[in-house]
Amino acid sequence: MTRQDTHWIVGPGALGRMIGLRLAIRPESAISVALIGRRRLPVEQTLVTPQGATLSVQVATATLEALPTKPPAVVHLTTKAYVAEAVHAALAPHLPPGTPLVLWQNGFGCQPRLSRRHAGPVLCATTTEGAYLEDRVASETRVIHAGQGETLIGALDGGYPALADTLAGELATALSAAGLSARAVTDIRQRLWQKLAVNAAINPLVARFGIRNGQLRERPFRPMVEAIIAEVATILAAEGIDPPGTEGNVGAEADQRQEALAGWRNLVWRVVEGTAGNRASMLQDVLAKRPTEHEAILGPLLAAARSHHLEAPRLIELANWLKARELAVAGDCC
Ligand code: KPL
Repeated sequence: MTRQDTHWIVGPGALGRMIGLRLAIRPESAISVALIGRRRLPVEQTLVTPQGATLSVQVATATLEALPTKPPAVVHLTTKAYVAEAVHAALAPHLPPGTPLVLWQNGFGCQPRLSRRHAGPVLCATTTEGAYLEDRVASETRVIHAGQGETLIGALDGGYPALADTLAGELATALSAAGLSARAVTDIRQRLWQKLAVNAAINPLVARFGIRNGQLRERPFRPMVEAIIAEVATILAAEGIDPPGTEGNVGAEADQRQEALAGWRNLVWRVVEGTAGNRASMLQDVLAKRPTEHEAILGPLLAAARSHHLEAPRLIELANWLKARELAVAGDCC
């Protein structure tokens, strides 16, 4: 990545803005950044670090209707999963062929489709960095980088394997230099499904019952989480997705299944513990009467369950509740 490189951050919500400002903020940064949203953001932006420091940075800003004239070196699509494909469709005609695209969405919905559709190398990123925007007025100019995490970057089976691998390494280096610990990985499909599993076990339940993540540890929610983990573990075993740390285990099939279930339980309860005070993103969406990412998170699991002829009554019930709630919100507003 060279001095003239411009990274477009398309969909500068909390995560996208934090990534963009981090990339732009270093005085010796080789990267310039343009934040591109539905409305134009102020060029003076502030990032509050996890340590509480307030850093000011100037970035270019633009809208999808009036894009910067200089073509980007890389486009980061940081929208919610449910608008990613529509935004890509609006953007794609304005991008020179071969422009690299980085997908930062949750779930496993748009990533395989956009990896096939985009005319250039496509990388997927999954991150445990935490960022949020404050109230409406401050959110125009200020993003809070709440918690440091890790970002993994890699390509699904796209049309440009060698280029995508090189880019994943370069991007991981650039993000790490900007203070976001990042690594290029060769198994991003596994990694995306692992994050999806965690989101599927936590997000729909906390959204349905209006609780913080930590309350899942208590009755009556704990057995609900366990039942969902069991459904998710069965579906993912059929899809060939292992929990982190158990990849490639060998042994009797029943032992492997038990071990995988223990791995998923371990992972989910660790995240619940680590985010006990959080209002998960899906709960925030429900409270703000926004659409949720249920299609991207539960959709691929239910599709996999159907294709392997597996039952998933609890996941289906939660998906139906989320769909019904979305229709009710749409009915209220129009
Ligand atoms: O990723 C999350 C989210 O809120 O979407 C979890 C891990 C559930 C933390 O809140």
